[in-house]
Amino acid sequence: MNNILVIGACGQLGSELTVRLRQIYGADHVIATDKKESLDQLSEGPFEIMDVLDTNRVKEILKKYQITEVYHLVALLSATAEASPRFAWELNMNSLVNILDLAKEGYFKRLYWPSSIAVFGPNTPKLNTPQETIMDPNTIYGISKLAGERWCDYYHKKHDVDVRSLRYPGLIGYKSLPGGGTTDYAVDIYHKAKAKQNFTCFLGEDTRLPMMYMDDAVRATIELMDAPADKITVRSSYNLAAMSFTPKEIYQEIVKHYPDFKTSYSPDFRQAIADSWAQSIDDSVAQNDWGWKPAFDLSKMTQDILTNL
Ligand code: AKB
Repeated sequence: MNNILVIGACGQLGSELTVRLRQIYGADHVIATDKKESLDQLSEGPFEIMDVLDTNRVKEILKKYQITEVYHLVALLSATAEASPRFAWELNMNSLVNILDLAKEGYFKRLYWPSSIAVFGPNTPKLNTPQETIMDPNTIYGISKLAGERWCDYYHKKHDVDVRSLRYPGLIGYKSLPGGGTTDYAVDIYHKAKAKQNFTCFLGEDTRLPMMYMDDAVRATIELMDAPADKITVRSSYNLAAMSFTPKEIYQEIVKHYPDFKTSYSPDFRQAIADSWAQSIDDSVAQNDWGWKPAFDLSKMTQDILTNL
């Protein structure tokens, strides 16, 4: 039986992934951890306060629950990381390398670590960005994700660590709020529409970015972790895609449901970050290796969010 540790369980992805893992493996087999207090939706199973940079505490939890699989989700995202580059580097990088070392030392068997479209940069082909391509990220978050991918690949090749990773597009969910990302406008806009308030977007109306509904992101993560090891040909991180849209296009979709909804545009420093990223992603390697297929497009996601929010 798998005993799973989720590090960063109170975050945007962690909170939804933990709930899904508990449905699959049983609440007692999925240990949620975070630096901050737990959330209501995590109250079904074990929760421990844990700072991922405190290696002794991480070891203690790994031993206490006889953990076999770790989802290490902690990171400072793109916009926040620009405000504290040194801390972002320390958190994003040291935490990963510490966890990779624990995997190498045999504390657990399999590791999941998220990468991002932020690994791409101004010289990356913007349309249908291939799995293997120019990567010249110019944000500290992107630099840390690209370096992290190389560490993962290195630990797999050199130490046979079973580490798996996805380059997430912007993740959109309604159950939890994101913090500090460049794609987060696409979450906020639904909350404003539902609250019958006007929305001011921090990106220009034609800024196209790859995005994914949280249901698809959670399913992709679990499908990757469930795939037989011999199907995993990429140990840095897989390109992953579902949809791409602009702020204007998401507005046009929401306005079909809320005809009085109004949006204006006031681009800030996040515009330059968005402009440096890819606009659409070729995820054919993930499709071929472990059968990835998204279920949600912009219209289906909008319908689902506005019904349930
Ligand atoms: C961000 O905007 O920083 C994240 C990401 C694309 O990784 N959502």
